Amino acid sequence: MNELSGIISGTHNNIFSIIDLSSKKEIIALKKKKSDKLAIGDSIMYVPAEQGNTITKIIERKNFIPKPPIANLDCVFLVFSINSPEYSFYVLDAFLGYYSLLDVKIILIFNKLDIANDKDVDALKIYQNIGYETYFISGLNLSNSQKEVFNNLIKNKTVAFIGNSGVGKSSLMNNLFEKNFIKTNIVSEKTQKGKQTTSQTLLYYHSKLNAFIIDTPGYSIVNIALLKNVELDNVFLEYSPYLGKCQYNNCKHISEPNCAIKEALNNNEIYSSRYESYLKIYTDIEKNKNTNY
Ligand SMILES: Nc1nc2c(ncn2[C@@H]2O[C@H](COP(=O)(O)OP(=O)(O)O)[C@@H](O)[C@H]2O)c(=O)[nH]1
Ligand SMILES: [Mg+2]
Ligand SMILES: [Zn+2]
Repeated sequence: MNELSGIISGTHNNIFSIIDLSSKKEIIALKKKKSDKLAIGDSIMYVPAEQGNTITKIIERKNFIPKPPIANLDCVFLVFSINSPEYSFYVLDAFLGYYSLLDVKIILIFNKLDIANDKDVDALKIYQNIGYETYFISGLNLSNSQKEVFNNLIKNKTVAFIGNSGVGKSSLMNNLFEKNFIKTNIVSEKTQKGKQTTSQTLLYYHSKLNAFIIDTPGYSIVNIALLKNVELDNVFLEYSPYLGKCQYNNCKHISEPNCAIKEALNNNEIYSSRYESYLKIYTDIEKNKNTNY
């Protein structure tokens, strides 16, 4: 049996597109076992045949993110616009928390700098102060040095661009790579008559960068409470110097006495917007624990 390697690049019902790893051409395939669950980014083996290609094996995943379902990611570019649509600290913190729990490198992009005011830009600098790798850009007008920085982050990797619709993901990608890099995938051609909206997650191969690049539909919010075993203390990076210093070692930093996090908050060592997000997310998780699905 002549098995070849590929990466899942698109799915629609039970039809898949695959990028063949040696030719880098995109082909259509069906899966052999109905029960196999496949996601964009899955590394697979397939058997080519004139009457149809068949996916025969899924290689063990390095990691998996549930929303959108993507396997084997190295890095996510979380894209927010500073203006139009406006950002919200809570939405930002929910996204950051969600993806930081999934063990994937996060790059934070604040887009539409050209139409942003200084006050908003200053307010968002808290994220680079906390320690996130942060870029303020105008995706419509990237400088060559900015392109170089991004290309170096993407080279030889599998990366996804994630963010609400309208924040400028597609514009950024088409500017960063080449015009119309983000185009219709062959599965969507077959199933949607070539309609060009980012309604699905699609993976593209970039030959110069030897990278797999994933465009995703817009999400307005992600829900950390749906993830299992969330250690919220570790989601808020800036808590780390204070952890273990609260009076109670199971302190939730809500109303306990001698809480190191609350003290840091009162001393302006922790940003109040971040602590407010913490409270909201904590409440969501507690609510979720008491709900039986
Ligand atoms: N002013 C400004 N507008 C932008 C920028 N990037 C994207 N846009 C506009 O924002 C809208 C949404 O962009 P699009 O790339 O489709 O967003 P997506 O839904 O995240 O893929 C379009 O009208 C773009 O022209 C930017 O850097 N500055
Ligand atoms: Mg788009
Ligand atoms: Zn505490």
